[in-house]
Amino acid sequence: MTDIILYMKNRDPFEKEFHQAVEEVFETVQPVLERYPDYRQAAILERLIEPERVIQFRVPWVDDESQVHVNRGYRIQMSSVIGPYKGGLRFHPSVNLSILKFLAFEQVFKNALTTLPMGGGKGGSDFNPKGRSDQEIMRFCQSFMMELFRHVGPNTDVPAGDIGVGAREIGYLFGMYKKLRYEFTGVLTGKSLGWGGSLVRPEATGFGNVYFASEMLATRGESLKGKICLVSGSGNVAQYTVEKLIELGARVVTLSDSSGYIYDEDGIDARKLDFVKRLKNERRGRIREYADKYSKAAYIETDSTLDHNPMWNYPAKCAFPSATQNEINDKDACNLINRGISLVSEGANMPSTPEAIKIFIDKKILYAPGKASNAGGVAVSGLEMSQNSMRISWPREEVDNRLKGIMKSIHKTCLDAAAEYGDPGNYLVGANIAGFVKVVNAMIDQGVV
Ligand code: NDP
Ligand code: 2IT
Repeated sequence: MTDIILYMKNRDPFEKEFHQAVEEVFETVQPVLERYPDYRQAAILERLIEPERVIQFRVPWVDDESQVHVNRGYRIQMSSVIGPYKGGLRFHPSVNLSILKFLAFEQVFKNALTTLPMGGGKGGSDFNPKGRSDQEIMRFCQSFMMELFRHVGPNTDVPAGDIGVGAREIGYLFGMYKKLRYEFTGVLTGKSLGWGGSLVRPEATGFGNVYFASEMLATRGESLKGKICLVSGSGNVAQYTVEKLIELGARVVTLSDSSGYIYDEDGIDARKLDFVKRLKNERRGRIREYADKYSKAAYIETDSTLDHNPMWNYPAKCAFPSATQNEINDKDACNLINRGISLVSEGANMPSTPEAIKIFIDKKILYAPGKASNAGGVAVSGLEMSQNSMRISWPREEVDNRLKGIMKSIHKTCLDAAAEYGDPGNYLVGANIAGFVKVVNAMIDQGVV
């Protein structure tokens, strides 16, 4: 085991996020490797850490002042063993090969857990959408798709949204794909409702995470009703996490963006959430404005000199990190525990550092890794693909019921796998083992390819 980790680190020494994601999975699947020695014989681990394909390309575009910019575009086609590559596109200045490889690696196991036939991929660009006009966003998306279109398709690779990519960007990307390919087909998910999108796709990641959290609480005879919750981020995942938490009677007291966070002791109600949606999705403003509008709420600016994030240091029972990777470190985890947290359900991908995860597991709180708890988004993307193939659209209730069923099934799968391998109640172990076994069995069936 250490051999393969060392090999990976020596080969690509600067890909620290990728190393983090791989180490977490490979450490937890150790008992599977011991039970099935032929997995090692088939060089399964070596194959899993090598993407089937990495595409990197130039994305030139012209801003509103006629200045030419060049960004880097990527698509990591990690594994197609269970279905066409599937996973989001991220537009954020921090995007690099390491971050996209970690996301693609996680996606392979997450998609396997959904029970739907989807392989794993991820892509994006180091383009920074902040402060850019709609016209600039459109030109960027068009240029990005002018290269990406060669590598994707409804039976090959089906991208979707992630940080910085929502309905607006999917629209521009789809328009260019359709023009270049001369066909209307379900090449992207997260499309708008009027032209092939699925009901409940915008809500799916946040709703799915809350469904998963409810399942976890039910194992201890509890529910979300009346529980104080911390939510980070204020984008797609955070907004619909808050919406479902409000519906189930929880009290959400925080939201954030990269500039800072708000703390509203009275709780964010449906009216205040509506303000956040308009602020973030239409005006594309900052979360600071929440505290200007609701004067009883506090706004605290991000202080990067601190060794912890004060947002995770309020009394609360549940936390739903929904912004980005490594947003909860060991200090934050200790603060959460000291303030009475009993559940952490990850909306973001890999938001907790390995040290933080260890603290959650040692303290035996209900901890759900993102590849299980945030799988609702890609699951409904899978349902969007099915609806597109059949040229029909299911009603809201049908999609929502399927989403609930999938989250319930992932929850059970995690618990069953954890128990089978001697670590009952450990969702990290359960998710990694169940995803891994499904992917690896498919790889063995399909031979050395
Ligand atoms: P959005 O772009 O809609 O929102 C992202 C939010 O996180 C914003 O509030 C943003 O603040 C904040 N954020 C982003 N980067 C940072 C950073 N480096 N530090 C602090 N805050 C940051 O993205 P999503 O809501 O779609 O995605 C959020 C997380 O959920 C990501 O980890 C994503 O991979 C994951 N996810 C998303 C799914 C989906 O369906 N969209 C599905 C499964 C997981 P700011 O506006 O300042 O940038
Ligand atoms: O991380 C994720 O699962 C996503 N960004 C959603 C991917 C998708 O294809 O819907």
